[in-house]
Amino acid sequence: MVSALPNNVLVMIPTYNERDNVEWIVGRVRRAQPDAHVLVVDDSSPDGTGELADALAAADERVHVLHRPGKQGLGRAYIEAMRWGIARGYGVLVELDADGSHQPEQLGRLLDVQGADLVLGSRWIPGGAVENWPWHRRAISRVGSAYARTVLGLGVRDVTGGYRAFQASALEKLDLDAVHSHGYAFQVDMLARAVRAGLRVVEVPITFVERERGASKMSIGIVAEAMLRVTWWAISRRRR
Ligand SMILES: Nc1nc2c(ncn2[C@@H]2O[C@H](COP(=O)(O)OP(=O)(O)OP(=O)(O)O)[C@@H](O)[C@H]2O)c(=O)[nH]1
Ligand SMILES: [Mg+2]
Repeated sequence: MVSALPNNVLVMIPTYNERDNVEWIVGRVRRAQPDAHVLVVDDSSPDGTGELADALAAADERVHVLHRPGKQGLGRAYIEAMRWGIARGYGVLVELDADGSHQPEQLGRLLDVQGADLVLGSRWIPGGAVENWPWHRRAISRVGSAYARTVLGLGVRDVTGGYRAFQASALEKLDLDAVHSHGYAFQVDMLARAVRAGLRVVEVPITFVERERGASKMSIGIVAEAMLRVTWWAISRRRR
């Protein structure tokens, strides 16, 4: 992203019970992009992730922590992190999971794209890949992406991916107060808003690696939320 100075990048990492991952992932980001700042957004994880993140922040001025009062979903955590980053003047805001699925060593691929408002790390374009996913996870992701892409007219292969870099200036054009979705639906929601706002969206290939430690927060409820919301948005779009 041409307008972003390296020290102008904020990598947002939402955490819920990621005690075994938080130090590892923050360290990988700091090594891969030494000038970037990191913001851990913890929803009062009972396993003490927030306290571990505080210790990292105390030892490193480029690491920051936001504590939220309870588990309110990925979407709420990211919206608060985005507001925090915009208020402090960061130029690029990056979404990255704590579980190692998004490799910080590949962040340069997203940041190197010139002239985009939103860069998506994509599993489902040539060069993209998924490691260690059983067939049913691949199927859910591919079918879900194909469905949302088609009914919402998005023109993007990886609709639910959560490895993304937003220009802060582009995020400011979106009405973040109006975003109420949580899990995968949040990623579809933000992408659809970006496309409708005429933002320039570019996909770059990434290799997504299934988490090795800690428990997934993916649930049938999160998949159902995404399917229902996408269907509702598609109906509303037709009516308009
Ligand atoms: N702050 C916050 N973080 C969350 C919440 N739910 C999930 N996360 C974090 O969001 C990231 C993605 O969640 P995962 O559990 O890995 O879910 P997923 O990547 O969709 O599913 P898997 O592929 O099975 O891991 C992880 O860093 C989680 O700790 C939440 O309610 N609040
Ligand atoms: Mg994950």
